[in-house]
Amino acid sequence: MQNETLHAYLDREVGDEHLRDLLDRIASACWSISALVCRSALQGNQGEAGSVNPQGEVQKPLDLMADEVFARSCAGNGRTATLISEEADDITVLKNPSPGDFVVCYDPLDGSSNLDVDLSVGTIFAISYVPEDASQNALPAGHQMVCAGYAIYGPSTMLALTTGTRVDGFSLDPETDTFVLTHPAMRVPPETAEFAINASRRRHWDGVMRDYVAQCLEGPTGPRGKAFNMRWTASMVAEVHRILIRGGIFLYPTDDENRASGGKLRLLYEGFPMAMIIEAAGGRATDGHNDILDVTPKHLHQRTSVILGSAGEVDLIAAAYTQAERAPDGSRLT
Ligand code: AHM
Ligand code: MG
Repeated sequence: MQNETLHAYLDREVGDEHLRDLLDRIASACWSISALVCRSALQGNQGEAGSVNPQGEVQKPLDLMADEVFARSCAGNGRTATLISEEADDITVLKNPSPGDFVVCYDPLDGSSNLDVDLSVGTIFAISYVPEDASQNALPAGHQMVCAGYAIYGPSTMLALTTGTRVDGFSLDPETDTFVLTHPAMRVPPETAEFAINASRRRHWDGVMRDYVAQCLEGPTGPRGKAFNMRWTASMVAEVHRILIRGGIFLYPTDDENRASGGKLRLLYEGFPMAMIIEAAGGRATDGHNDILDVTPKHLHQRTSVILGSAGEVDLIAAAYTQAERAPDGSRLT
C-alpha cells in the first residue's frame, strides 16, 4: 500500500511483535543517524576519530556515534540477545541467548569515507533468531536471517527492508519524521548494461575479472554487443540501492592484494544482508564460487568476495569462475 507508514506496514506484515518492536527501534536509530550525518559539519564531527576498528581501518567520529545509537536502540528490545558490529572487536552480549531471541549484525555507517565529501552513506543490518542449539558466541548463517535491510543517507533518507519474499522501500518524510512506503516490491531487472567496480584495483584482479570488465568496455562491437556504463560510489549501500532501482552489477572481488584476508567486504554485516535483499528482489549474489547465503561464517569479521545484482550478469561471471576452476591455467571469460 503506497504511502503507508512504516509503523502501519510492520503491524500488517510482521507477525512477531518482538521483531516488529526491534524493526521500529532500528528505524528510529536510522532516523537519528541520518540527523547526525546531516549535521556532521555543523557539529564538528567530520575528520578522523583517532582510533581504528577491528579490521585496522581508521574510524570516523560518526562511525562511533552511529554504532552507539544503533546498539542502544537494539538494546531497548528485550529479546535482542547479541550484537555483532563492524566497529566492535567482539560480540556484545545483552542477555543470555535463548531460542527465539535475536542476533543483530550491523554496519552502523557503511561507506564512511564519503562522509567528509557529502556523498551517500548508509546503515546495513541483518536479524536472525537464536537457534535451539546456539551458544552465546555462535555466528548466524546466511539462511538463518529473518530480516535484512539498509538505510541510505543520500539526497533523501530511505530504508529498504526484506523478510525474504520481497523488498519494500520507505522514504523519510522530513516534515513528519516518519518513514513512508514509497517503493513497494522493488525488483532487480534480470539484464543490465551497468557495472560497478573499483577499477583502480585492476592490476590485482584475476583473469575472470579482467576479461569481464574488458568485454564490457569493448561496447557494441565487442563480444557483449552493447555499450556498458560504469559507476563507483565507494558506498555499497548506494550501489545496492541503485541496483534495486534500475539494475546493474556490483563487484568487490577477492584479488591478489586482498586474497589473504578473504576480500574487502565483511560477510556477516555486509555480504549476508545485501545478498538477502538482492535475492528477495529477484537478483543474485555470489562470491564467484558459492551463493553468498551458502557461505559458512567462521569468524566474526570474516571477509568475502561480493558479486551481486542483475541475475543474468551475475550468472555469466559465476559460470566463468566455474569454467576457470576446471581449467585453472586458462582462467578467462569466454
Ligand atoms: P566501510 O564499511 O569501512 O565503509 O567499507 C566498505 C565500503 C563499501 O561501502 C564500498 O563498496 C567499499 O568499502 C569501497 O571500497 P574502496 O575504498 O576500495 O573503493
Ligand atoms: Mg561497510
